[in-house]
Amino acid sequence: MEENISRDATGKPTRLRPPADSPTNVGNGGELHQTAEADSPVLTTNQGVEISDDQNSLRMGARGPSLLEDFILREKITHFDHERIPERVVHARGTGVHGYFELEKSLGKYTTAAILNRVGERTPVFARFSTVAGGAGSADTPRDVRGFAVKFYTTEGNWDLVGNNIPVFFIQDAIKFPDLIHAVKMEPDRGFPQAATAHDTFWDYMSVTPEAMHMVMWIMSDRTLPRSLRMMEGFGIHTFRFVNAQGQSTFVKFHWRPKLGLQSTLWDEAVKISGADPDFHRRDMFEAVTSGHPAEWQLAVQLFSEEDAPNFPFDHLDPTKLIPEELVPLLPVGRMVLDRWPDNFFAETEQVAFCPSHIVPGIDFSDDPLLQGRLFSYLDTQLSRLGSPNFHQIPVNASRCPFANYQRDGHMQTAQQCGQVAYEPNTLSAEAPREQPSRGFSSFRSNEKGQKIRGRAPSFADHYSQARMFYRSQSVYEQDHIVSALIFELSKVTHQHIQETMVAHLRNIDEDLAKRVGRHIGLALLPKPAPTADDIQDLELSPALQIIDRMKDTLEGRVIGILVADGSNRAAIDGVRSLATQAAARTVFIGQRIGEIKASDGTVLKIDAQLAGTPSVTLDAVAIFLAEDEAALLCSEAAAIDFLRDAYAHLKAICLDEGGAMLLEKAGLEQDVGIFGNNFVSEFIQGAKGRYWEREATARILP
Ligand code: HDE
Repeated sequence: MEENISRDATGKPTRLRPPADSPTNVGNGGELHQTAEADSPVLTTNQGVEISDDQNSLRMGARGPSLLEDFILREKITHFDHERIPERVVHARGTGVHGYFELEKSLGKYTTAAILNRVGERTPVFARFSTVAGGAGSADTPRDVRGFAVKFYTTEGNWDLVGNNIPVFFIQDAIKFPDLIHAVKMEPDRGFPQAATAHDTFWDYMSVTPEAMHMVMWIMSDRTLPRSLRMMEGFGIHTFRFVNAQGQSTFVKFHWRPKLGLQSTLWDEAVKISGADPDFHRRDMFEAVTSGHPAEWQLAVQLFSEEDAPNFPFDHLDPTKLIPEELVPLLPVGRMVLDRWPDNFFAETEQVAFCPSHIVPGIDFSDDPLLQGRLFSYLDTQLSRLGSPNFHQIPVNASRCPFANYQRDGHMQTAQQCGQVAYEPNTLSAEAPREQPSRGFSSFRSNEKGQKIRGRAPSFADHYSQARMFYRSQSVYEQDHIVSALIFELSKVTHQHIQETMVAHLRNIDEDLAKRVGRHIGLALLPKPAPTADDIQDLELSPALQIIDRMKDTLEGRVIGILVADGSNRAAIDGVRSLATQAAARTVFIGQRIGEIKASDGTVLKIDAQLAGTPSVTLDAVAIFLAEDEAALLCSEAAAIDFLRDAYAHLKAICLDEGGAMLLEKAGLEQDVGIFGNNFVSEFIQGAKGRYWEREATARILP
């Protein structure tokens, strides 16, 4: 039978290919039936009743009305009608992967949490990466924050670290979150735009929310355009606490650092990827994980004491602030390896329920007012989304350690709870679960005092210093991108007073930034700087906040496209392929037609992808090797010219032989340091690791 089985990318059998003597048969009306063989599973109803015919409903006569009696039809359709559950109100679009966390350095001095004490121990995890604003069916690459949520199935219960790929947030208090999200989502009267911040209501809300200015700098940077989910950082954002065996507390911030380093796309590229492959990030993760290339991050912590905290030039409880690593260095403690694709998207990725309130003994919360609100929100949202207080019984959510209590019943109760006793304290059952005073979770005994007020601490009032620090810490190329992003976004705003207020805020961040943006959105005069509630400080710059600084000298996990046709130079093709493979990159052969080509030496080469469906935005670098006649043909193919033009405009390394050079000329592009002849393949492969930032000035007019 084996030869009849086709397999999916994970190697699992997918379906039987009907052989000549297949049990497939044709019914009276010509419809196909696939009937069970002696050793194959039988199709049944949910009650286990075997189904004889799944292609025809029960009807009165072959051409007559259908009968209400048909319980098989009704069960199937009713289940189908209820297939969808409410998508997440935010972070609806997501990609989940299983894996493990391995501790490399004990934090026993600071925390009793077993997962952070036992060096070498592997704890299973499920991670979900998401965009925030778009619906579940939106594209992967809008300009947006990415969610970075990890569920650790520890031996002491589940610990959910529900973070983002940006270390700060828009607002300082949870009570503002519904307004923030209403402002960014589709405008309610028109139902658009989908997954975009470039519209009136978002910028209206930003313009009257000065505390968001630091986050505005981050979202306008290339951090919101990651090349791959595997190439972005993750942050817990809030300050948390560790608590040790002596009951002492240390403050902690969590960081995830990708093994592959940081890589981003350019805005024009991200826009085009959305059309070419809306599943770009999900596909990239799927292909990596299912082909044996796990995604990996290092977990690092920033530790500081209650005594250190007042010396920082900002309040660490304010989630619009980060702690520069130049101030508190990062301590690497372990690694997360994501190596198993879920069996079923709905069961796992859709039904996984993260809650920041899921913590384990030895880890505790801080008083960050945004975190405090989140502790309520996530449990509440699961009740409405998953529809039952028993959502913790869904396998992806269930703890892997024993759990027992007296909570009972409820929708979709699947646990078989036995015995007479469903309350405590009790005297009737020796097996009943009891409290564990020494090991059980106990909150840090903090000294809280103060008046009951609705108000904000004065230490939260400086909204511009870290925004300035972030902007000025960027390389000039990254600063240009922030300027261009602000121009693009604010050019979509139709109310001039909103544009002016935004530029007024920018003046508090950087005068040159404000001028460049103001000029390009048509403001004849710069508005006065926005009023401030606190002095703006010139903080020490933090180059660690750049992306360019965090790129690794590696091609691992990336893709090189080689455009070929009949007669293409085999030696050049093999040269690129072998050096790319050595550098742990993947190569894709692209042709005008799927099938095979005959290379220059007469050998046959299989084409992986068709040119029009594989624009260069989906690739990290491109090589074009074409015989003269084929090059002449492709000179009149827009997809080929765009392939080259986009690779050039997106600052990618390009390798060309003489045929490729004909396309270069036709595209009206000039030779530069990022364009290599086919005798310089190793230089090309080295160049493919990064981008030719200096080319940007010739590829577009910088604002
Ligand atoms: Fe969330 N957020 N959030 N958020 N959030 C949700 O919970 C919420 C915030 C984050 O892959 C929701 O299960 C409030 C910060 C991620 O399933 C909801 C506030 C950070 C995910 C919710 C915040 C996040 C969510 C929607 C302000 C970074 C996706 C569905 C107090 C540290 C998790 C759900 C996944 C999801 C509420 C702010 C990250 C409605 C009220 C700050 C990664 O409960």
